[in-house]
Amino acid sequence: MRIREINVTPVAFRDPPLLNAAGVHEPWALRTVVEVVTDEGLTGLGETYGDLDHLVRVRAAAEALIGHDVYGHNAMYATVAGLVGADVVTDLHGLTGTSSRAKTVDRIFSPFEVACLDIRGKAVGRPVVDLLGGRVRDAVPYSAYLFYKWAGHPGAPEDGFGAALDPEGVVEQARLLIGRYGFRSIKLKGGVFPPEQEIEAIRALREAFPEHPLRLDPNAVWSVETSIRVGRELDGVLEYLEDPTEGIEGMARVAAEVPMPLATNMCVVTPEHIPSAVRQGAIGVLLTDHHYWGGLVRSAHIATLCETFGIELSMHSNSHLGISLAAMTHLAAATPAVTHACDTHTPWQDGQDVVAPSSGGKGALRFVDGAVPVPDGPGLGVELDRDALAIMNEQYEKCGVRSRDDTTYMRSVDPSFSARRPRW
Ligand code: GKR
Ligand code: MG
Repeated sequence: MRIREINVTPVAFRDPPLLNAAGVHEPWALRTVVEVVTDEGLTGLGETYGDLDHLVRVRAAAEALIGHDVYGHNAMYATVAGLVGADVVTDLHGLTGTSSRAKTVDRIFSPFEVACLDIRGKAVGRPVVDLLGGRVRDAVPYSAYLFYKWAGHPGAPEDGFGAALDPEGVVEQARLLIGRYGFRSIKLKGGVFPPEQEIEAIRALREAFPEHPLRLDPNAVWSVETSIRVGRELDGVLEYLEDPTEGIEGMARVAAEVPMPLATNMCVVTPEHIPSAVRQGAIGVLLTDHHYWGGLVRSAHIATLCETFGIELSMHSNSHLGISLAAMTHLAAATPAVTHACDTHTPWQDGQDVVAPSSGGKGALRFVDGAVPVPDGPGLGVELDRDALAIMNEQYEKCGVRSRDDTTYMRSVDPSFSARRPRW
């Protein structure tokens, strides 16, 4: 079965002013939807980043992959690698670690691999989870992903989520997300306020939710010394501490001194980082992400490798839509080593999606007690909503955002803001 056509569509959807170490989310988040069509008329979906430098290369890869066999992932990967050459695509926000050639190839290849798995599942009438080895769980638990945030974008009306700028606001936000989705673990995006304030927020969450595992992720904005101090202060409170400081060496120094495991989606972001992270004992948990780990099959291989070295697995997320949520859910459902609730930005989409709701009106993807039941339909089990795609593409054309740039947006509000690391 060969690829006859690939449609690449950039989309934009509304995003609340979520604060992080790099600045603040702009009013529009970008993604790219990839639709692969075969000579037999089957279609498959993939979703990836929307930043222009990435989009240009995804478009070039789409052209180069025409004629490929949908089962020939190695050949497709080689074609993408050849196309990328020595090129390195970087992110402006820097929240997913350093960029490299290997990561660039993996990022570009990923949506095509997912779309081909969707097609292969449809061809045999089986869900993608079955192509990845079969389910080890029927539903994938996700965490309530809390952000400090403003009540609304500057100059715009307040959004429906409210402000969260202190421990009370953070607890309120947790109540809202847990009330709506039933999440059973909680992650707070930190790196926004001095660590003492974020420790206070974590303590307030612990009091309000005594049973929920808690994580804190300041995106490497602390020094080694600060990280050790915070880690020790939060002894017995955190399930894991995510990327307190920059780099494998710094993380290893912190890991040796704090009681809880360290997790990362910043210092180990390509296979070439694994040997030195293992040698130095830098991490206890890897937040895998098929969007930059080369798709679902490669991510599953990395998961097995991690298991060998006693590294546990969770899943990282950026702002995303339902195709990504479906792909993440199939992968996590087929990966025994994913033992921590995965991250998702889904609540912040507030119902906007390119995925069509299913006939029951509940959507192919829904949260039950904080977990997404694995879609049963063939392939990814989700359908493209073409009207929604057209609207979101029009939003992309009009919104003016072409690359995610949290820092410049923050500086337009607070010119003194600096995204330097470490900051505390
Ligand atoms: O959406 O602001 C955000 C997050 O900070 C995201 O960009 C990070 O990559 O969620 C991510 C993380 O866990 O570091
Ligand atoms: Mg993180």
